[in-house]
Amino acid sequence: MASDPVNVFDSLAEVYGDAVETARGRYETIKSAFVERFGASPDAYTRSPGRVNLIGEHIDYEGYGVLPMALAVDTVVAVRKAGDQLIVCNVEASKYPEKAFSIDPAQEVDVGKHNWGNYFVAAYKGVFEHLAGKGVPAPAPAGLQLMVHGTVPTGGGLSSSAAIVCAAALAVMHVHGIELTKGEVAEFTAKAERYVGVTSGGMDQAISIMGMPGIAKLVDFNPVRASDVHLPEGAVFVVANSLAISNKAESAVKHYNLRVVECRLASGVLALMLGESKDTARSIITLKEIEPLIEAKYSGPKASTSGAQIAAVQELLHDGAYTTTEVEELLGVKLTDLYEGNASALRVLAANDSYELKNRALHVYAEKERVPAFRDVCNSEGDVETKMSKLGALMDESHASCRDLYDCSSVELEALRQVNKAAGAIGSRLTGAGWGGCTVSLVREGDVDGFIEKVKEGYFKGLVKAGRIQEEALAEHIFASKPASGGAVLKLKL
Ligand code: NG1
Repeated sequence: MASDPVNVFDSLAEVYGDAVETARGRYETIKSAFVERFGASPDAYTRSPGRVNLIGEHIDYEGYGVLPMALAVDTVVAVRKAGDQLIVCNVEASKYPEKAFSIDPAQEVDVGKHNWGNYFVAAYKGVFEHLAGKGVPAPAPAGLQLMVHGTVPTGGGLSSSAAIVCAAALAVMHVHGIELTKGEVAEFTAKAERYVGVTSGGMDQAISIMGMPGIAKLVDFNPVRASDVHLPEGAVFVVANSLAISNKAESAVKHYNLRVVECRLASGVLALMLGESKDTARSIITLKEIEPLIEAKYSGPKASTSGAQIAAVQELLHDGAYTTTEVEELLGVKLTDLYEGNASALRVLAANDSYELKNRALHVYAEKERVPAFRDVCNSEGDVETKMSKLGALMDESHASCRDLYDCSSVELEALRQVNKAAGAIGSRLTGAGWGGCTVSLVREGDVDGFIEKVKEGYFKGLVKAGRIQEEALAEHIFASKPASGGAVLKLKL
C-alpha cells in the first residue's frame, strides 16, 4: 500500500528468495569495492528494482493508470555518512567513473552534461525538496560515500534510471534517519528524476518502490497508488532486449519530451474545438483533464463504438502534423510563452516546428482502456487459455498502436517482435518508452525454454556472429521474470 513505510529487511533472502547465494556474492563484491575506496564498511545498503511494463505505454504522464511489474534485476547502493562531499562510485568504475558533488541540496543538475552521477544528485535534491514541501525540518546535509552496482540493462526500457534514483533516495533517507511512506517516495522520486531532463510520468518509480513478489500492479496517479493484479497461473513474461540503445535523456527533444508536448497541445486544441475559450485551452495540460468536456458533448450514439474520446479526436483534430504557427494561432499564444520557465519543453520547441496531435491522442485514449481491460481479464473467472489469448491480443494491439500512432517503435524492435511472435509468443510488444530497448512477450510456462531458444536463434545469433554480443551474456538479453520485490533498505551483516 502507498501508505506503508518503505521496506526495511535484515536479510538478503527477504528480497532475493531462491537467488540469495548469487545476491550474497554480489553484495560482498560491492562491500569490498566500498572498503577499498573508502577504507571503511558501509552503514547500510539500499536497493530498488527495474520494471517491465506489461501494458499502458506513454499514458502515465497523461494521468492514466499503467500495469507494470518489478523485475529481479536492480540497483544496489552501499552508503556511509562521512566526509564533506557526495562521492558517488560504481563497481564498474571504467564504465561509470567516480563523481563528486557538493552537499548543497539546492545545486543544479547539469543536464547539458549527461553523466550517471546526475541520477544521484536528482534523488538527493528530491529528498530535501520533499521535506521542505511537507514543511518538516530537514536534517543538516552531510557528506556521503556511495558505491553503486546495477544489473538493470541501461537504455533498455526497463527503468534502470528509476532503479538508481529510487535506490539513491532510499540511501539518502536512511543515513539521515528520514522515514517516509512508499507513496511519498514514489511521488518525489518521479518529480526528482525530471531533473535529469526527461519529463517522465510516475510509473517507474511507483513500481520500483511498491513492487511485490508474484504480483503485478495497476498503478494509478494523483495521488500515486497501486492495486494488486494476479497474473494467470502459467503465464510467463519474457523480456528480450533489441540491443538498440534508446537513451531517453539524450534523444528527449525528438522522442520522449516531444510526445509529452504533443499530448499537451492535442489537449489544448481539442478543448478549443469543444468550445472552450483560448484561455481555458491554454491552461489544460493532459488529455485526461478534458475527458469531462468530451463526455458532455459526445455521449449518445457518437460514443457508441469507439468511445467518446476517440470519436472526438477523429472528428476534431486533423490528420498529419500541425505547424507551430497553426497551433499558436489556434491557442492565441506563442508556444515559447506557453512554456515559459519549462526548460525541457523549451528545448523541444527549439528542435521542432511541427507536431502530430491526432495520432498521439488516438493512441493515448485507446491505450488507457487496455489497462483496466488487462486487469479485468486477469481477475476474471474462466480458463487460463482464454485469459492468455485475451491478454496476448491486448498486448499486440498495444504494440500496433505504439508503432503506428505513437511512432515509438524502431527497426530493431519490429524485427525482434516478429521473431517473438514466430517463436510462439501469445502476445508481444515493445515495453517502456520504445525507440529501441526491450520487448515483453507472454508465453506459456511450459513453452518458455523453447521460446527463448528460438528467439536466441532468430534474433541474437546474428548479433553474436557480428561480435556485438557475447554468447555467454545472452541470459542478460533475454530472460523470463516473475514479479519481484520492490525497493528496500537492507541492514546486513556481511
Ligand atoms: P522507460 O523508457 O522504461 O524509462 C519511460 C518513462 C515512463 C513511461 C514510459 C512509457 C522515464 C523515467 N520513464 O519509461 O514514465 O512514460 O517511458 O510508457 O522517463
